[in-house]
Amino acid sequence: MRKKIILDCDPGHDDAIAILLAHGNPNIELLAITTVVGNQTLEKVSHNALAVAEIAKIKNIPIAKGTERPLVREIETAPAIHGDSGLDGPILPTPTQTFHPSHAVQLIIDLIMSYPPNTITLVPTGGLTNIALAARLEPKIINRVKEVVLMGGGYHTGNWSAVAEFNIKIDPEAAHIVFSAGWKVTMVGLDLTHQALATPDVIQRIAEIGTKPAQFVVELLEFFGKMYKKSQGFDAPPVHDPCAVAYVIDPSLIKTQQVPIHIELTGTHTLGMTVADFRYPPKPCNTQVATTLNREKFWHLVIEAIKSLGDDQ
Ligand code: PIR
Ligand code: CA
Repeated sequence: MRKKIILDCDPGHDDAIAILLAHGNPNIELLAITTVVGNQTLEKVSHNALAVAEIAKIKNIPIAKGTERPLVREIETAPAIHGDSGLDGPILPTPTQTFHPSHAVQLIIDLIMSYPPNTITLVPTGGLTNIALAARLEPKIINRVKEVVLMGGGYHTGNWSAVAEFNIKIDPEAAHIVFSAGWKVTMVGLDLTHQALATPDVIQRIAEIGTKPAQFVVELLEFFGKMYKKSQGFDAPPVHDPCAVAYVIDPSLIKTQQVPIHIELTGTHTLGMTVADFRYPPKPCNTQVATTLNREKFWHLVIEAIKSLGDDQ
């Protein structure tokens, strides 16, 4: 049985690779791609989602635009990492697909309510605005979703402040709603994704695939790597978002630990921090953090997925 997911994203270099992994992996059934403001404006990231769908030859999968600003805070984007388009680097193909007529929040609700309970996993890889709104608009989805596996947060470092990660920090109120809703949440945070570095040997292996989608990924990673070097001093860029998809595909790839997580909403220096409570004795909770990645298996999954997308020249 393929695992049904809805990928809620803000493409974004690593979001783009998450889309390719989800579509290219035989164990995933991608029910929809939904977009949310984040790495760039809603218009830009939504256009990018269509462009990536073109590369991946995604057809008959709804792509719906979502929320154009965070619940409470002003819009914050990340051009220093993702460029002016949100997906700078490769030349993007002109989309042939159009957006699904529903708002992303409505599409998420409709899909969850139309499938049997416990079948759909939500995979958010951007800010949590759409997911929070969906939970508020139709609270019945909370018990019907199988689990939420999100890229965001971190328990030992931040990237948008000393202690806060971008996806949580740009809409902390939405994150609070999602983390406290009661559904199972797996936080694939920076602790984990900083283990998924696209080192030169990885980029080389992808280049050797020799197809158009592979070349696209190489160009994404080269741009992402340059920006990560310049703005954060990394020698190789962390490929965050595919880690969440990889966990859904094969949970044995990633070690987790069950801990309560609270989102900081008022701190002077800690706004958007994911406060994870590792103290003994363990407390019953619905949240867990990803701790350790099996790198080799992870890259194997990504590479096989890219291969399966084939070539169209
Ligand atoms: C990555 C992101 C935002 C800012 C930086 N510096 C790096 C995006 C990625 O798309 C990922 O989902 C998450 N936010 C990592 O913080
Ligand atoms: Ca993202």
